[in-house]
Amino acid sequence: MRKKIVAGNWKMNLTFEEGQKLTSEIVNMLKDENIKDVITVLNPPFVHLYPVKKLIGDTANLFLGSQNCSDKASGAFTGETSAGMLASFGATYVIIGHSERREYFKESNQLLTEKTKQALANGLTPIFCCGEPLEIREAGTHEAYVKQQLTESLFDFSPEEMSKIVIAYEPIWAIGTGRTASSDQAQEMHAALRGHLASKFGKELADNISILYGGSANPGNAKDLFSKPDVDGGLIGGASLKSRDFVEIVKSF
Ligand code: 3PY
Repeated sequence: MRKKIVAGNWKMNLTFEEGQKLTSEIVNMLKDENIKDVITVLNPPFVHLYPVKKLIGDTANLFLGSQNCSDKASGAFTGETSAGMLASFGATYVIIGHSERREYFKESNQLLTEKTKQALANGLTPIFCCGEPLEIREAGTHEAYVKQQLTESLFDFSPEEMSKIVIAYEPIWAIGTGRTASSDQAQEMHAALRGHLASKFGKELADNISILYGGSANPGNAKDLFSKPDVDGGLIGGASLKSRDFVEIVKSF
C-alpha cells in the first residue's frame, strides 16, 4: 500500500520564534482534525530540528524531516550534517536533491546516490527530488530527462532499498514561480516515472512507491492534484509556511 504524504519544505525561512509558532499551530490543527491516513512531515532548516521535534512530540502521523544531509558518515567536513546526526535528533525523513541544491550547490546525480545511501543506512526515508527545467519541457524531452535522473541516482539500489525511497517530482519551472503544473501534466509524469521504476524494480514495487508533486502546490490546487491516481501527495514550499494553508493541503485528499 503506498502512503499519502504531505511534506512541508520551509527552505531557508523563519526565525526560532516563527518556527515554534508555526509548528505549534500545525500540531494543534492536526490534533483537532484527527487525520488518519495522511503522513505529514515538517522539513525545517537544521537549527530548527530539535525544537520542532519537541513540539511535534508524539502527535499522530506527524514526522520530522530535514532538507538535506551529507554524503559522508562523519569526519572533517566543516558545515555538513550527517544522516546519522539527523536520525539521532529524531528526524525520520530527508529531502535529497531538491532542484535548488542541484542548481545552486551543483549536486550531481552521483552525489545524490551517496546522500541517499547515507539516509538509508541511518533509517531515514529519502524524499528524492527530480524535475526538468523550462527549456527541457518546451523541447518535449522532459520524460526522458527526469527518467535519467532516477536511473543515474537510484537504479543501482536493491529492490529492498528502493522500496524505502519516496520520489518527489518538482518541475523546476513551477518552483517558487507561482506557476503549477496542471494536474494532467503531473499525472502524466508520475505515471511515466512509475512505469520507469517498474521497468527496473517490477510493477508491484513501483505501485507501492509514493510519488509526490512539488512546485507551487497550494490549497487552491491540491485537491485537483491529489485526485490523480499517481499523485500520492505533495512537497510543499511557500504554502508550508502558513499553518492554515498547509493543513488545508493535508486535508485535500
Ligand atoms: C515549491 O513548492 O516551490 C518547492 O520547491 C517545494 O519543495
